[in-house]
Amino acid sequence: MSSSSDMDPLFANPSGPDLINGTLDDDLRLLQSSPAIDAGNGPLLPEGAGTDFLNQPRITGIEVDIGAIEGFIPATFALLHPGLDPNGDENHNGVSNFAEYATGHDPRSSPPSNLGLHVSRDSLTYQIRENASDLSFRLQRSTDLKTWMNLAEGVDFIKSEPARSGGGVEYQVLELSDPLSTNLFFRQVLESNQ
Ligand SMILES: [Ca+2]
Ligand SMILES: [Ca+2]
Ligand SMILES: [Ca+2]
Repeated sequence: MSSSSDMDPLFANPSGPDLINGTLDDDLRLLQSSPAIDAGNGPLLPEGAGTDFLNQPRITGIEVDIGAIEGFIPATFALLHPGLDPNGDENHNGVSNFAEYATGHDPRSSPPSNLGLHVSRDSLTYQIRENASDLSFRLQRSTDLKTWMNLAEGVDFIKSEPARSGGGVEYQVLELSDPLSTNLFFRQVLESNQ
């Protein structure tokens, strides 16, 4: 049905609690950012295939998905990285597994140490995992690295362009309102809300 066969389809839990593929406890729902989403070919569906494996509509979004179940569920740390400790540091770079997950990186690889956060004279760029249901995220500023204030839209910044998204990650550029008034430091706070 498609040629993307060597990519990880990102099933929610392909082997299930019994750790065996192909048994009834498998969870073959797709995770958000799965390459299988909308990657099928509707016209090739058999006649009368109006529903998926769960008796839900066979085509949602812009195209049929590859696999038995249409649609996707939001990624969470536990679903994407089963067995990994969110507070651990699998790649020993001083950044927690959860912070790397939250910014759309793989905690087992070597993400950039700034996790995609860039500050220039008048703008701030960051990236964040899209629609993660277990993630609470805010940006903060400080003049002394002791007291931190949350950035407020319309006060500290405006969004001059909509976020770009790709592969389950959102990329946002913020235009800073008053960039030269003082020495400013920025940080992102990435917390699990589970
Ligand atoms: Ca199983
Ligand atoms: Ca679809
Ligand atoms: Ca790390």
